[in-house]
Amino acid sequence: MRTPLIAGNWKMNGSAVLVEEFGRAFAEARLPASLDVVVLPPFPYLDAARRAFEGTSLRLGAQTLNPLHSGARTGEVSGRMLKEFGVEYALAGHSERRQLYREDDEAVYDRLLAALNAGITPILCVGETLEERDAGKTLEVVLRQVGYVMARLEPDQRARVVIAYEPVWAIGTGRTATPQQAQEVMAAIREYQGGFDRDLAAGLRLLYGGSMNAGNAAELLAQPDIDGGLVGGASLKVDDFLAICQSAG
Ligand code: G2H
Repeated sequence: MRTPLIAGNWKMNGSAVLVEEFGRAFAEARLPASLDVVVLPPFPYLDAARRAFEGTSLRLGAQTLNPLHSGARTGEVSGRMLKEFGVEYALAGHSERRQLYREDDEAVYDRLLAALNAGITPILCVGETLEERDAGKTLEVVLRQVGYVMARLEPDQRARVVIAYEPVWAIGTGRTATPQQAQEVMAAIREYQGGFDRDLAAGLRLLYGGSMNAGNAAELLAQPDIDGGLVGGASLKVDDFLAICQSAG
């Protein structure tokens, strides 16, 4: 009942050439019938990606957005602008934004709400650090991050949110959470959402992120509460990304 979703977060990587390569590869790719695939390139490539991905199954995403519509916010981009370029998904709360740009739960909520208000599907990223996991605080941290945002939304807004569980210690490190570790946390997120609304929890799309690759994707995606992946490094190689998409069928 939940359509799988594979999202490729290019971070500050990629090129105009890579955009074209993805467009060509996905125009010919045979993908599972029920699958959403999103690529999140850096802002300057959005327009080229929109053209290159036309007629393919690839949808466009943004890695962040500013909470405001417009104004004196040098260097920032609003949801309204992203929407104009065909963006359908946006990340909020990626751990790199939380850590390097000091975005706290409130800043994450503001961005996620801006995405919803612009008609963009937000992907709320949550996850614990290694210290927090070692201290036995994984669920406390993750459910706080989820709860801070979800408790402030209206029911119809909650139903539009996708959540990505990305243990910080697994991001870009090559150290993937075991399928069991990921499943345990993601089941807890779904159960927590069930406290708001059981139907909403049953329909909530949960992605795993953190060194997902062509070799480990199938096993992760086979877990009952994992509905897709947020892929970083492996989304920069078209063959690897295609293989991950194919294993989501
Ligand atoms: C986690 C992930 C994508 P990677 O940040 O968001 O990156 O797959 O490189 O760990």
